[in-house]
Amino acid sequence: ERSTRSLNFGAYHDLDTIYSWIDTLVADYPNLITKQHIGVTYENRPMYVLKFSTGGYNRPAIWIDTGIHAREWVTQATGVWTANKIATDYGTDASLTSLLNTMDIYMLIVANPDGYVFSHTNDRMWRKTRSVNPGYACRGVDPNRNWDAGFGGPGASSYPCSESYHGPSANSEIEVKNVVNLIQSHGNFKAFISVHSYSQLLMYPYGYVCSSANHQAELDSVGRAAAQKLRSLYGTAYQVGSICNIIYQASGGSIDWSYNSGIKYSFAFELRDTGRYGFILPADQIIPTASETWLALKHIMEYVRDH
Ligand code: ING
Ligand code: ZN
Repeated sequence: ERSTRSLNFGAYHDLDTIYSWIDTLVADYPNLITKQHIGVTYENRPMYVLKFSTGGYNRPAIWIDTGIHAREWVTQATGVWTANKIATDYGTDASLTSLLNTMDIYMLIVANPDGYVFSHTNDRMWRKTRSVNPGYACRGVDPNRNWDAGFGGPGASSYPCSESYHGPSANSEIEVKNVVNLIQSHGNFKAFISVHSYSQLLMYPYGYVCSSANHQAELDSVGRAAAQKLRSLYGTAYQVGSICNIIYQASGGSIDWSYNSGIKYSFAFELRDTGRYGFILPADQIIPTASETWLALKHIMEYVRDH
């Protein structure tokens, strides 16, 4: 696909197109956005984080990743739309502007680049990374079972051919390790938001156990208010709850790791839909999905700014 200066946000794009668009965005907003190379993938592709910052030093920050699972294409597309939204609304939207006057936002739009490429070239339903599993023909680890939080416990598979294979050890996937390194070396993240599809859920820890997190009541009320904002745009209904209670038990997930690392406001979204199209969401739903999700993201970010 040819690189374009202005991207069609209502279409799905391949990795090269997203990466070249990232460069045009950074070039267009040099005082707001920088691109950080956080490492390479198993197949040696670069991983890029966009940092939205108006200054200061190591300001309290919000993390947003999309596309940790390759086939969840509406999430990478929502990441692209959201990055553009932040860039264009800064300076005009009073609330976002005040947020960026005290905090930074980091976005990893393609959290699993190798898998994303494979989902375009070979298998539209690919979910995992593309690392080789010695002794097996099946490739890949589920990058949302590979974090150091209840690693290897219930809700993950030890079988390399499983879609939820946890990998040989926590952080074995370099794509996961690159994010862990950035979050730890930064040390000042206040929120960690990971975006999946599909099912229309807004979730908080835990996934590796079904007992309540210490901040369950607060996370639940923030999540409910965010889901209400999301619904106000087109009536899209979300359920809110802990991972284990509203989807299934799942160990080694990113938001359990971030929460246990001290990042209280750890949330995971499952975007549209509830199963009619599932992972193959029609492209005409990208902008509506991103637009409604933005209201929820903004609510969470404003809450974090004010608490
Ligand atoms: N769902 C997530 C999964 O990894 C999830 C649900 C989110 C589990 C956060 C644990 C933590 O299975 C999809 N669709 O991938
Ligand atoms: Zn997912």
